[in-house]
Amino acid sequence: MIFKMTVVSALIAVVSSVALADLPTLEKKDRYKVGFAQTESNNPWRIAETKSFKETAKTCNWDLVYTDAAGSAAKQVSDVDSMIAQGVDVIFLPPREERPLLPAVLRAKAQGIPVFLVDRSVDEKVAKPGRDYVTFLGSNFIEQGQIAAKWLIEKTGGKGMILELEGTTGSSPANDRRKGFDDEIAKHPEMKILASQSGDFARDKGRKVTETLLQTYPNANVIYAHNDEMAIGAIQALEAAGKQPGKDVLIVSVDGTRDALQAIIDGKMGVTVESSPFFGPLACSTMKRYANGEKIEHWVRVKDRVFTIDNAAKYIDEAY
Ligand code: GYE
Repeated sequence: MIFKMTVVSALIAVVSSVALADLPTLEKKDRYKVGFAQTESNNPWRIAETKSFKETAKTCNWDLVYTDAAGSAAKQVSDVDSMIAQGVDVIFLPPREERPLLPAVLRAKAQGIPVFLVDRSVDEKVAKPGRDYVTFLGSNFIEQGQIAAKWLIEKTGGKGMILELEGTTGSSPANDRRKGFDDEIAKHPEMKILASQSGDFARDKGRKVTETLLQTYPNANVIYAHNDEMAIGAIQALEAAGKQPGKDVLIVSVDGTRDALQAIIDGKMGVTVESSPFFGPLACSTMKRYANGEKIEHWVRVKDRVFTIDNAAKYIDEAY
């Protein structure tokens, strides 16, 4: 706790020293050198997002500087620093975790490079949109968690023994998907979250964590995963333990990947709340608005759909 407070105070001190300067503006021109600092490429969501940025680079006249932090916040910090050194015009950044990337965001600002956070955010108690970075382009993760919880409550009549598979520790979607879901569940006395553990948004970790949790909590009849990759891993663990996903254990999740929609069609998963990875076109239009001198809202919100047995077959062809 004391350590945490010291880290936060240190961050606040760093931020305050840069906060006074105005946000860098963006010159209007035909071609831009655009940095996109991806977090990792170990799941279909990340791969779809990268593809969206690479395709947009062609239509939006970008020279794309692309990096992949391979699951390391420290590497992502040095990737951003190297983009600054290369003199990119703007940086699109999905901060892998809410805090470690803050100093890099501020260094970009200090060097006159506008930063747009995309798909994940930073700790807004420390750094602010419109002051330290231009804006956050992304979904409402709290609402995604609430929607998953409400679907579950309706389906079960408010009863359930739940295992929660959390995303990357310290990342904004993990923090907020947990909050949105847990707060709804807490309103229902016959629902209990038996355990909540990180599977780092990855399929294999989701499978391993579920395997262990099922041994401790054989009475679990719901799994809430913060993303589809972990949900698919959980399905594998359930099947290996001789349980029927979708019948013995309900699965609720977030993202909307092709494998998840297929699992819904197969009756193994109940719901996945969409979290779209197709950020390229939105990145292009928001950047152009900024270059035109428009005032950008602090949160460019992405609206998400909900996939269940009622519409999964209709949307599977456009899934990734
Ligand atoms: O849900 C997950 C990915 O940050 C919104 O990160 C994104 C999340 C997405 O690894 O699958």
